[in-house]
Amino acid sequence: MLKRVITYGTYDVLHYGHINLLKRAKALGDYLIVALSSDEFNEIKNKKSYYNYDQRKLLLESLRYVDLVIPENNWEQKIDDIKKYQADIFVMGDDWKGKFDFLKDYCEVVYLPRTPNVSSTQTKQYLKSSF
Ligand code: C2G
Repeated sequence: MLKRVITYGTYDVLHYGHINLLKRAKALGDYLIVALSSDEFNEIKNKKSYYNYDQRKLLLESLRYVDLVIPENNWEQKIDDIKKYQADIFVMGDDWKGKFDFLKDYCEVVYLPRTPNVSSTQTKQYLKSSF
């Protein structure tokens, strides 16, 4: 039986921490859906992404671990997404540990350890300081 995994995020300035997460998420099932934060939702999250939605989507769709990219437009869509896409497992990095336990009524919830010492913010800061 096809096991579907879903995860959410901004995925700006794609780095190996993101890849580690997506790789492990995919390994939990057969099909990985990434709900990618829209530019408008990033504003709600107070995140300014360097790459816009289409650019971030293109990068994710090029990855072998990702089967489908859908837009994340708000905080409230997760339950509907899980039903609509028949997700069996919801995965997030453990910086979100506990925050999405309410989804346990609809699917398995897995928090994976974050990859240390890498972040989009850190990368942007480094690039700013090196020119
Ligand atoms: N991540 C990780 N290790 C890092 C950086 C990020 O494992 N060094 C994981 C995060 O835990 C998350 C995913 O990579 O699961 C995407 O990270 P972000 O783009 O920062 O996601 P975020 O802005 O936290 O969006 O509705 C949920 C939100 O959209 C989550």
